[in-house]
Amino acid sequence: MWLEYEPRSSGVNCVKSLYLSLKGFTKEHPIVANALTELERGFAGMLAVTKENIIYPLDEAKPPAETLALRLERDTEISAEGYQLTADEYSLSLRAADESGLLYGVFHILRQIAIEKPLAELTLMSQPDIKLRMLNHWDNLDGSIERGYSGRSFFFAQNKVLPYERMTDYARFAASVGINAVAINNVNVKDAATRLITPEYYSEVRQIAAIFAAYGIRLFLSLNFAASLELGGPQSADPFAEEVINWWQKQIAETYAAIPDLGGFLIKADSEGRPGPFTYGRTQADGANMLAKIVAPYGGLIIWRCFVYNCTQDWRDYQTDRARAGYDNFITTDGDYLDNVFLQIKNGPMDFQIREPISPLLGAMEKTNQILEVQIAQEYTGHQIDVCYLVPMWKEALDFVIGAGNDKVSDVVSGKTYANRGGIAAVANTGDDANWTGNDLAAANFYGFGRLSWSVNLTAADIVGEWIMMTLSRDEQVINAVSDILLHSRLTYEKYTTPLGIGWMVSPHSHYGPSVDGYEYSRWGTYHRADYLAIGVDRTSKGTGFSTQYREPHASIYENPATCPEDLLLFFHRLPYSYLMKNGKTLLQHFYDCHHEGVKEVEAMIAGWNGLAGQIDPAIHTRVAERFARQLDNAIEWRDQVNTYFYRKSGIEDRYGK
Ligand code: GCW
Repeated sequence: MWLEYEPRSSGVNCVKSLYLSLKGFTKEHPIVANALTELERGFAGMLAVTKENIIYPLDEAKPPAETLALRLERDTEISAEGYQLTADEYSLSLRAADESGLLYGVFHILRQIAIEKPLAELTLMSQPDIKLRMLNHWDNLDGSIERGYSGRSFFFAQNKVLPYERMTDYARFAASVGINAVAINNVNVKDAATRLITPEYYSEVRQIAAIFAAYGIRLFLSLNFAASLELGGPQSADPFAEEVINWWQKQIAETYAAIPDLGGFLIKADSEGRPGPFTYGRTQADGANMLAKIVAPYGGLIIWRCFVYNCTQDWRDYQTDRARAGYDNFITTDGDYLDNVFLQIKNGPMDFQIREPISPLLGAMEKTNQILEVQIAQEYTGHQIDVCYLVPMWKEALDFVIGAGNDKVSDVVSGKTYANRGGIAAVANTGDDANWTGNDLAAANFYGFGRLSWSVNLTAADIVGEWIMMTLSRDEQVINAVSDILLHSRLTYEKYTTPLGIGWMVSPHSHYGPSVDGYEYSRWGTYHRADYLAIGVDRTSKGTGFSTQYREPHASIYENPATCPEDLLLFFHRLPYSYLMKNGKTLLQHFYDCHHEGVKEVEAMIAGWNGLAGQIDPAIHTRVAERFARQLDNAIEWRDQVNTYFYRKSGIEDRYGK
């Protein structure tokens, strides 16, 4: 990842020894111990300051030349997890109120060295914009990963917990970008995973919790809402049934006694076949509160996902609109949740497509804690074969102004609006592949998620530049070329797959590669409804009414094709192929052209990457080049299948005869 600590030019930071002092913290605290080890590693690797040249405690006399005096000090005035750095010519002070803040500050110093910037510039105060910064792993206990594209799980195999080394490395790099909560098992909790809360796994789960805690990360488990039925308890999961409540009380008490550090539980209920309160005629709030009340005495949180929709729709049914489901299922429950319940809402109303509007549920519930959920794993965005840098998409979600006021989604999830609490969560893209993320460039998404969650105002370009400098090179040509590739990659992917917000058209199940009608006659509610004249679903007030779920001015803007942002045109509207776009082209010609441009852009990315041969680690260069070759095949397949499909359907020639 980005913690390899290869030698850095000593020009900017010519430090030969390090004087370290620690005040108000103890070396023995696990987080402090990890912070100090990290300093040792970083200084040894990047600046060749070996362990013998690190001296504690700091001798108050002025240290000799080329020595950095680093003072680590507790300061209770600083906010939780935050830190303050003050630099002068030969000394640096890092102050924090808590151990996590100290660790984050240490990573900041190491980042500064890694990107070859002077330590003397480090005078700043930093605190996280979003308090809960979480990763969700969709790892199954058999070792498979749902929507995983980087090998197998490094948490589980064959229903056992794996050795801890890799989890420790993982905790290190997750903490280095500010992650402070991790759920390790798939939200689809089945089979052995249901038993993670039982004695069968206590000692291992406790160990993972301890490894994470030593990096300031709280462990969460995904929970099976119907666990009582599977673990020999009552044959019901009705949240109002006394026997069910009693069973959970006993179960949770036992789990917390064994794993006191547990942050809480993540729950996918009433969704895609998972059990939930609807089965018993109860609301989502009834289900969430039953568990929340039980975990509250232990300081636990209940993170409840809002991905609740009818996945057994009849494609002939034009009334039901999956896009509406999240809002319809939850909006009436605003104000019903206990304080330790957080609703976790996907960025878009459908499901992690390359372009969707921001979910209207985000920010709509004024009395409820909300977490924005995004997907780092590239399920619909190229499986980490295709390059698709997602930070710009997440920024769009965070920057979205939810209504006529100035409140953005980032204000809601950072708890600035409505005086509620919030967070951000992402489905992780890591596995046991040696490089962690399959495509080396996909690591930029992990890095970017963490950095953006800490500082929502960082730009995608800033974050990408940092990542390149930390991993590939400090050479300006490399930085520019790789930035160019990453920053345009999402638009490119969109062009050769499903532009204008139409989405889907993917191969069923795998979700890689084109299949225009793959889900058209299925139960999943993801239809494009193309015929020989027109394409799209009318989601305006005249259609399914989805656009009316937005606050103004969005509702009116989306309602009308003339004002609807063009990249969302086919999300909101059903339009004839002859519809005239702002660029003067017909909708269909635009669609054809996008696909050709997309492929051309992939070719350009490849040329850009090839130009870097010899300038970056050859192993990385070769691995990424191999992925690019597969991306080009994929892009060509998308272009040709989609364009042929619409040519056949409409009978309308491409203007250029392609
Ligand atoms: O889109 C779907 C994915 C499922 C996933 C689900 C979810 C974990 O295809 O694999 O299940 O989203 O978010 O719950």
